[in-house]
Amino acid sequence: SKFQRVIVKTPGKSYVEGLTTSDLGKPEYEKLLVQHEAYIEALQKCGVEVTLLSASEEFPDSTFVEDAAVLTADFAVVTNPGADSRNGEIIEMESVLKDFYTKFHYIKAPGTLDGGDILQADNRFYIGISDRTNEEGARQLKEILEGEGFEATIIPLQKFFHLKTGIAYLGNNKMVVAGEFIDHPAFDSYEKIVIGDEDEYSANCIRVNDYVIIPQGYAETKRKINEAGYETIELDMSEVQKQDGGLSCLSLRF
Ligand code: CIR
Repeated sequence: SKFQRVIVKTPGKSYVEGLTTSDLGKPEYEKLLVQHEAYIEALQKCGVEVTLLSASEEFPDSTFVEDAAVLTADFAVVTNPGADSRNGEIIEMESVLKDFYTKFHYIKAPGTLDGGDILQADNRFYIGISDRTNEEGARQLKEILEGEGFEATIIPLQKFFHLKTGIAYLGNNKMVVAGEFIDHPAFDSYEKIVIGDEDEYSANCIRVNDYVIIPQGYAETKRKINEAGYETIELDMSEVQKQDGGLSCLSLRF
């Protein structure tokens, strides 16, 4: 099944004051805007229709739209983001999603959940427990998904920030894995594309229809994904990485 649409959101100037654990320095806003535009163009090349939301200065991290929702073909789950400064992002996202969905589910306090902790692989979802997604949030999502006929596996994270920081599903039973997921038994049934520690950032890549979008500067990752049979698009992600973000975080794909 192909993705038809994506939601993205222009970063505001406040982006540079957003949350981060990285020591890569302060992002350059103008450079970020160029990278964000290139991201949108890459998605258009993948054949999706882009809904672009305008910047919200009051939410510095809101360009990371992936965290506010979990989407399937038939229904939307509005999350309850685990960082206080980000929680209000769901208000705009829910109203935007009303244009595309009639069926909604919600993660409710005391459950917290960030979309970055959720990975779909065909009929199964993996739900990471992280600093942002707690056990109760994971349990609620599992119940919602099972009620909708999906399978769901909860994965407590050891080191990764979000689940999808270290894993991506390419389709055709192929799973890109890094760090703690390389030998994780939950992913043993997949054909693994193993990413070395020095290339770990590139494990957060996205398959969008006929392409896999990967961060620029990871020749080994590009080679492995091309060998697996996919065409790649490379994007400079430097200013996104500085705020702990990756390729998946910048869009909701459905
Ligand atoms: C945050 O700390 O929430 C943002 N600076 C980065 C969020 C990245 N989102 C994601 O991995 N899905």
